[in-house]
Amino acid sequence: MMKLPEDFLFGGATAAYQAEGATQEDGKGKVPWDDYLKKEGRFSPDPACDFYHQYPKDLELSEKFGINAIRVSIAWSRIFPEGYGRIEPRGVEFYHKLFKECRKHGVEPFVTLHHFDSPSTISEQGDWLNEKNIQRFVEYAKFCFEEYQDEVKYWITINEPTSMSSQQYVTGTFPPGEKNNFNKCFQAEHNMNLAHARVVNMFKKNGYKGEIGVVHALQTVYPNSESEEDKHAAALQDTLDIRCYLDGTLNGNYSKETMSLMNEILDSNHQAHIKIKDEEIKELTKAADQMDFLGVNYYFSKFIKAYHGTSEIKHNGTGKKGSSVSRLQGIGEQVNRTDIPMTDWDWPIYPKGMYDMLMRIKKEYPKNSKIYITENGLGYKDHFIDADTPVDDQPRIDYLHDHLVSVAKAIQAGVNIKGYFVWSLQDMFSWTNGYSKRYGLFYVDFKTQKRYPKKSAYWYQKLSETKELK
Ligand code: BGP
Repeated sequence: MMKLPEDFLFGGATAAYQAEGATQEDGKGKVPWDDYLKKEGRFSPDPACDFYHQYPKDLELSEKFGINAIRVSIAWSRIFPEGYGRIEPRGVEFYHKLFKECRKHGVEPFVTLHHFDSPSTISEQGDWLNEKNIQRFVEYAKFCFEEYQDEVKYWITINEPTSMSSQQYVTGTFPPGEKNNFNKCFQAEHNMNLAHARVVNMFKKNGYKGEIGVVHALQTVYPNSESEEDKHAAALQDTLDIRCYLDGTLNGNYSKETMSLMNEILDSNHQAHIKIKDEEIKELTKAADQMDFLGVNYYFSKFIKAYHGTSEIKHNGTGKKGSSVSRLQGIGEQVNRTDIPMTDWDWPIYPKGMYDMLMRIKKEYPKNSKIYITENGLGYKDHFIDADTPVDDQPRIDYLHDHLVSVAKAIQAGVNIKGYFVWSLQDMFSWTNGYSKRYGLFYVDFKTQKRYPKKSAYWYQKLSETKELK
């Protein structure tokens, strides 16, 4: 039997665009997703799980089920509908009400400033590729720090910059849907590192109360065999997925090896190297020295083999097992392994990858002192029977259990992990998979917006009470 620490936080995670719904309400400004999803015509971000109106219910349930922390994000375009300039008081007020409700229920809010939802004006002006937008992000962050300083202690600058940049410009699964533009992808990566750093440096300079960190998607990338070719392909994939972000935000500089692997990817794709100024590295270093915590999102690992063709991507956004393809020019091919369990969306279930990642951060990024697991969970086709029968989501319980064992082992091995957030608190909308890929501890009937605790909610409640993992 393993035990998690007494002061460990048991959280649930959400994100504004995936949970709130109400995308047209109270003067909210547009985001690129609004038109992108309409054009795709597969699913709508409304009503999501109507968190905009149902949050008191969700926080009541959180308290009842021993969930003492929640990840929420602020929708930038609720506060600044155009991204800068005019402020929308109804948006400002909504988050006051939300944070007060969290406090009322003893649920600690961890607040993300940017979770994939730049306002449309910002995105039309080049999103993270435009330096002006970095300044606008800093101004928006400053507004939030001042406005909510009595209500929020934990701030997160950006959620998963890697998912944002690679899906915007390489796989084309996020708006604007560009493919194979590694130059834009790496430039956006660097610019997001910089935006994060400027916000951290401003937070510390102005002496705001509380703590600040960043959240990264950290899948472990393994070579599919011991061959040198596969090992090199894995190193290239690792560079695209995480190394630039870890170097940029945890070390505050890109190692020679990282730069050389990044440039190799750009050269193989006949694309220009990115622009990095010396002063910017100084800003990154200063932020890395001052950042309070790292948020780790972990869902799966990747197994990569060498690949010498042109890029080919097929996204499994329907839950049809085995339908995904990922072969990237100048990088490698993702192998769908048959010896490792996979979700219906082709995500390998590999808890050891989480342990390996936590140990890698400890070893390779010693400046980082504290970690929260800010997302981990299983996308599953839950089956609702009736209100009196909790949804039987045993595979989710097994998934959460096995990953929490990895967390407990990493703590034993000296990694300072202070809490864990299940993705997700309640069922909600998934960016590229819609409503059938459910993650919640609470089942949501999207028609009535009623919530029903799943078997996993009861399991999590017990864990939060006893801290014991079998
Ligand atoms: C992370 C995001 C979340 C959430 C989760 C599950 O990358 O931070 O916003 O969506 O993944 O992903 P998906 O909904 O694609 O299954």
